[in-house]
Amino acid sequence: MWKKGLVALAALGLASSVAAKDYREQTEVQAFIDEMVSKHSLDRDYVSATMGEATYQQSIIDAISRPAEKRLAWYEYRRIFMDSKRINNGKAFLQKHAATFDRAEKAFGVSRYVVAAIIGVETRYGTYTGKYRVLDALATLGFDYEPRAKFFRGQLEELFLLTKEQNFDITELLGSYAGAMGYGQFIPSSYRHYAIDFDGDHIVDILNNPVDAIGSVANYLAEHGWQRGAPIVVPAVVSADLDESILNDSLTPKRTVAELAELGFGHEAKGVNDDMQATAVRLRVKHGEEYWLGLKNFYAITRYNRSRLYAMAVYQLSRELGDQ
Ligand SMILES: [Ca+2]
Repeated sequence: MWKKGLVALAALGLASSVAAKDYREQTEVQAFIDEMVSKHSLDRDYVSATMGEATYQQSIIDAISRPAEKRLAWYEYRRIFMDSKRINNGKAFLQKHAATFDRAEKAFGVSRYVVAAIIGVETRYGTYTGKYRVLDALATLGFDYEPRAKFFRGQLEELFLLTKEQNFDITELLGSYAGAMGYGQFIPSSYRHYAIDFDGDHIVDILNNPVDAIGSVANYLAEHGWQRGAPIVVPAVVSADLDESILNDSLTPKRTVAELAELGFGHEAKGVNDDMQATAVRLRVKHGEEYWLGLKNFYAITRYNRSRLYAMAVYQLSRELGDQ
């Protein structure tokens, strides 16, 4: 209800007093505080004081309402990530951390070029990791963005646990408008479950430590089904009798390569076998369409960001960074 009040008060020039609203006055926030205390034995005064510091940010609501993956066609989206600066900086990043990439490839089987490409797409190799307080982002989306409130309240819960486990100051962590942190932009639940200490200092730091960040992104992909040495995505060859209902019907590879070929969606790539699981991808280019056969490693990249545009950008940037 207070949003209506915000509009009215903004018109009267009183928006600043509303912007400073105290989240603790919301019934749902009180319930959240109770849950953190009863479920995780967190200190009530600490949780309450923290929620008292959380600040609503309208720009976060604006940002989540228009994600690039939904607004842009492939050829527009691609341009954002395939610039020469991002490619050159990626090569430098690979070179600087060559020993770490060696270890990560051995340990997890994930191509160094894909790991570097993800970090390049996410944060330009750790140089743009986000300017929002993660606490503000998750409170704003958890309590003032109904479509995904449940998810982001869950992430706020994970943030309380993460900061306790890692001894971080919850009010100081910065990230994206969606609460993603560090080189690889892990949301709190991913941080807790997939981030690792890869340099052996007993701290899991993907915010400031590129070694932990590289190991963590490789571990994330390995945990989401990455197959060592297997293809990611290959150009498809489409026949006249193509069954168009299969195009972009699922990120999950639920048909075999042979089944897709029967439906008019074939390929001529080496290293792709008939019994592999795959999905039929259609992308809009400036003058027409492109067709790609996405394999299990393509799917693994979509576990990072559930978008075929995202996965294709990562794949193509990885190819620019080096041979697979
Ligand atoms: Ca570490």
